[in-house]
Amino acid sequence: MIWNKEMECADRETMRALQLEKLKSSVAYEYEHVPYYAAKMDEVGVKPEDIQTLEDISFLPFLTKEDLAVNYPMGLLAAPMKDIVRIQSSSGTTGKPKIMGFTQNDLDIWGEAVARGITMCGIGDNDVVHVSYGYGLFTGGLGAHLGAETVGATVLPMSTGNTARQIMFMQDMKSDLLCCTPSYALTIAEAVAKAGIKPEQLQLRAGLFGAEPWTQSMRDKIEEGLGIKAHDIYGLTEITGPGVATSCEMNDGMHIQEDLFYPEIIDPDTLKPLPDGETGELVFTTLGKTGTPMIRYRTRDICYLKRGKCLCGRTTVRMSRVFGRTDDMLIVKGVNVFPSQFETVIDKFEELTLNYKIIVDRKHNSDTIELMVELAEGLEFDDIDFVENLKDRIERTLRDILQIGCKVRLLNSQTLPRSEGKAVRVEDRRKFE
Ligand code: DLL
Repeated sequence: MIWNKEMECADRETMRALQLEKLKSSVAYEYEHVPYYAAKMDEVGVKPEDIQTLEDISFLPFLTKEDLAVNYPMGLLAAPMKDIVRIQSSSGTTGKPKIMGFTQNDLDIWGEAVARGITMCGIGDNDVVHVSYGYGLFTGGLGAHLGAETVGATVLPMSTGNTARQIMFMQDMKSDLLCCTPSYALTIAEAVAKAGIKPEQLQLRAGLFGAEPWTQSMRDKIEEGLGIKAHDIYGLTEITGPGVATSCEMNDGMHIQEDLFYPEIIDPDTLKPLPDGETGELVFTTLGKTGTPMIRYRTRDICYLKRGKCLCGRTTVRMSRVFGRTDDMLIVKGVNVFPSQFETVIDKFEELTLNYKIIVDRKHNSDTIELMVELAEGLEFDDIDFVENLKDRIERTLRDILQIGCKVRLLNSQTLPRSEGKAVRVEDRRKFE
């Protein structure tokens, strides 16, 4: 099942020719309609007509989160307000919210992108799409909703929370596709098991999970707990929201909708483009958006690109899963630490669940880092020897991977709060001193 064969299965030459044509017009449009970006281009002496090949994109200046902050709320808007039919926003980790304006043309592009992703899940107009991403300024709920409507499916606009009601609707309305964050999917799977419901009693066939990084072992747990095939969906508000890329049934990277969003990978230090297969920062240029188009927007997400025809038949370039964000990195005792490294360690211990929290603090002028993690259901907490031995083994493994000492605090299962949206894994108390 392929939504748009012409675009998703195009040969490389056709795709490149289309991208170049769209890139030229997008740069000309931006230059004409966004004075801030035109000034940036003038500063480096590049004119729209200098873009003659796809590689010439590297002449163009980047846009960053900081550029959005400077232009808050809508300084990068390229269309008159009368043409803006929707505002979406994301808070980001620091500073001002990022506010993006969508024209009807932009909503059509977004709907097309998400529809392609939903189709990759084997879902069509006979199916019920259960949307448990949050609705509102966050793009998850309304983005999945728009894609499901574009496919012609029946949409259940559940939004997040009230997990018991989610499960009741899932059973009674025979939901086929669940859309939510992977951490909320785990929460739902846990509640399904607790309610004594077997996965085969649900009609669910697939899940479309994204908005936060997740691992293969989280995928395995969700697939087993809900009896579904899990798909990864990637996107960001600045570029459109969910649907920029989605994984197909082969689970071998996410197909980027590259006729709509042009990807590059750069070295975040030198800002030079990196070849396929090398890990670096993902950069996107929107091809055809008119509300808040973006040229060479630095996502801060770390991944690599992979070209070549997929076994599913699609030829679009694929991105690996996101390993983390350049701004996710914690510096603890001078050492760079990524939250995903903790998940890699937790994955190795079947005595643990994937519910964890990292606490960074500063005591007596020295940084401390502690991992709070839950024991798997049914494990005896009062077996002191077992708990101490497990704690030692986790601490040793963490030291090997992180190169710094980290305290581990084991908790009873069901102690940490469950996620309903994007999971918050890190609490850095050093900022509040
Ligand atoms: O999270 C859009 C979205 C909603 C994507 C629902 C998928 C599903 P923002 O709130 O602007 O938009 O956050 C974007 O989330 O730069 C990544 O760091 C992270 N992210 C999004 N999808 C994935 C994913 C939405 N599949 C930021 N894997 C991005 C890992 C993801 N990280």
